[in-house]
Amino acid sequence: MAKLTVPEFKEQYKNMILRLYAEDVKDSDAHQQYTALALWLRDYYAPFLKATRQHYENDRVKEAYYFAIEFLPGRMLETNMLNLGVTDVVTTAMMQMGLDMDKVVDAEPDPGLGNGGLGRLGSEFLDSAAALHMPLNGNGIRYQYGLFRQSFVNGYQVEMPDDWLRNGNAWEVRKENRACLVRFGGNTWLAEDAFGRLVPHYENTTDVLAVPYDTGVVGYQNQTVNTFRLWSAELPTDPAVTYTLQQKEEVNEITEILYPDDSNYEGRLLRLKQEYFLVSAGVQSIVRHYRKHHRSLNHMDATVAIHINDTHPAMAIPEMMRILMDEEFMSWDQAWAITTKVMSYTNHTLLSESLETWPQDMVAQTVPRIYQIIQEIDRRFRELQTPVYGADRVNRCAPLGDGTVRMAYLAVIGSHSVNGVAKLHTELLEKDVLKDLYRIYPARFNNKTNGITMRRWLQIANPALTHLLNEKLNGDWCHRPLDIMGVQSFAKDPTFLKELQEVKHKNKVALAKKIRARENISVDPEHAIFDVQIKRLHAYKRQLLHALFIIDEYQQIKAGQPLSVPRVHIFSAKAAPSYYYAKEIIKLINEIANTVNHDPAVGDQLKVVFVPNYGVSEAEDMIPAADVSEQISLAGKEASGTSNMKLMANGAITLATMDGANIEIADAVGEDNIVTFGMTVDEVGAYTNYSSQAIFDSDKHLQKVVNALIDGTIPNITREGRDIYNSLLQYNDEYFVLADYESYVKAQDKISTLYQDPEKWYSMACINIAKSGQFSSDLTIARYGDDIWHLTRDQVGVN
Ligand code: CRA
Repeated sequence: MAKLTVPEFKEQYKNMILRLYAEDVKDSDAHQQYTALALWLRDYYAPFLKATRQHYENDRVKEAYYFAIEFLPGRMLETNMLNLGVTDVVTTAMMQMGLDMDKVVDAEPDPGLGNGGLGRLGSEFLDSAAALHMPLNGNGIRYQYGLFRQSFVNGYQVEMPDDWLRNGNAWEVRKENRACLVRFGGNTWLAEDAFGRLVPHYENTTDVLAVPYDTGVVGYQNQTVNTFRLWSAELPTDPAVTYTLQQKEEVNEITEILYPDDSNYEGRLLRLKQEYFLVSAGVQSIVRHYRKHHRSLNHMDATVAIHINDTHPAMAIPEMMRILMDEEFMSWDQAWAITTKVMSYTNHTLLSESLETWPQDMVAQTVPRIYQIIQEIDRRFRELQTPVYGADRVNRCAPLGDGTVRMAYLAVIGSHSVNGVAKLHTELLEKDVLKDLYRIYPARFNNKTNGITMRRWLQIANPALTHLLNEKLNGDWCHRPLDIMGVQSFAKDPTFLKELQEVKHKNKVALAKKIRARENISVDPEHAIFDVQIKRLHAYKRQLLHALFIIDEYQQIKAGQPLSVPRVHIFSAKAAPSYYYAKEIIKLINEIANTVNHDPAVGDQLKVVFVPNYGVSEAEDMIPAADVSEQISLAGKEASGTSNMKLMANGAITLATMDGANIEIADAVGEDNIVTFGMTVDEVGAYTNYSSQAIFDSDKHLQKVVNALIDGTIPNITREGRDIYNSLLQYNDEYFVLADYESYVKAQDKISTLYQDPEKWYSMACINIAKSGQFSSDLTIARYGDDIWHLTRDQVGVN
């Protein structure tokens, strides 16, 4: 393809604006400019999308489908420009036309189709797979409203609907010709057909039309464009049927809104419908596509892999069985052999409250045929395994138990691979959460530590650091993430360390400017440590530990002892609307901010900023400017974490407990380049007689800090302060905040000491950047492709 020139682009872009809006570029607004550019990019990659599809089909390439109820793609304009290699031409042309590229970028809505790490991981995997020319497709739900927009009123979280589709979505293509019917409810029974085959009959079902919307996933400068498919629920178009208003609402509701709960399993009927809607539409469309090129489904596993991302899409297993048996007339054994070879499953959590279980009668009523098949999976599992492993163990881990469908067990039993998302997490799955099934199927279990895409977190979010790395490493690291290791040789080079410091400074200045403009808070990028904790708000992640430390610093300043280094504590987090305690923590932090930021005795020594509406775009602003990355969950609770990797790649120093992927980060950078603290998993496990009261009673300093929750030191938290105080003392501090407090304070002191020696600090930052390459999602997804799905791909540059 001939290289695009600036005049050519300008010509085409002006035409696009004319065609779309019948206007001149100079009269268009930012949203129109954005839409025109997105549509221009879509046209630009359309031939690649077509060629990629044709290659997969004509060459019978094995394709994997990543089923997930959440995705967080982030804005796509800049990544698509980068991946298509047109950033320079486009930005130059836009500038020449007098357009403000920052405004154009900001006009794109950031699709919030997920809650947190799990959803973002799915999108990073799609990006990486395309970069490796790996046939991986996304399959999810096109929620009309994404995760709520968060703002604060009097320090309280307020949730507003996220109407992200209001101005249309330039990237998607509606494919009504690929729609499928998904059946809910009614009655079902088996009866012989004219050939003597047992086939299911249905009556009184509610049928829903699943319409796919496809978006291209552009590979990094390699002409691969994969497909990310989101399904929307609509009324079937049968002219013979008329629907009541209520029926219309029931159907539309299915894909109307994302459940805003991540760590708590949400057991509502509508959520169950969403799950079945996603898997039924997804599996049907895969089978239909496969059918176009194959006479039978007997060897489907040779060219199709379906990945179940957490348990939400686990009904893909009985759905596949249904299609193979009821529609393809396979025997159970034949269908089961294919299904288990096609399916694989990732577990993302260790928290018991997020392990999904559905009441059996709810499943039986909502998806009766699927329930029958789950019953049969359960019956056969018990029959086969009880003689070998005994009734007790088998009862404990069968798909049906306690009147519920246990989704994680169903997922393990119906898949050939089960993985955790960090070494410790996989170990704990094997030893604890899934131990009975591990005993039965040890070979299925494997670890795939999460990863991140350097394209978004370095190349897009941190151009200054990217520029520096390119200078030192000739840009190869963009294709071969492990090559970032090369900067390690500059870890003792004072000139380089100065340059690195300048990069960080520049990013801190940029963030300070945004904080000033948006939150009306002045922070000092010159002297202060930017100490960042950005992630969902959850008690196990212990934002409270960080908040108590700020109170401690505040009290120190008020007692006349200045901080050795000024601090800016930056939080960003959404709390599930129904998670009362998490919302109280938000209020607490906002009131601490209010008190500290307005106290003249404090000045620039201490600032607290709670950035509202945390999402991918907000993370892109904050991560490049972070000095300290707070990863302080109670050991054994965070499956992996991924902001830890993003922050490290941007040269932040991790302040960490030995939890999730923090352990692997510590291994990679070495103990001199990370600051760790707190109890280990084994210590937490061995702590059988924990008494938070005893710790409190024996520590005067801690008493003063904790009492600030109830003694008026922080105003306006009468109720919240008391509740949080009680959670720590009366309810014995479930997440061991007080037990780890002293060790956390020491770790924070160490941070302050290290920061005062810039050469030491930036040398640590340099090592962190250097070692971040191993956490590239390019490498992670290559492992999924090799070990689990058996896909072909380009080499990830590993020399
Ligand atoms: N909340 C884990 O808690 C992990 C991500 C991605 C989570 C994180 O530690 O990094 O998944 N789990 O693997 C989850 O959503 C339902 O479980 C998360 O995002």
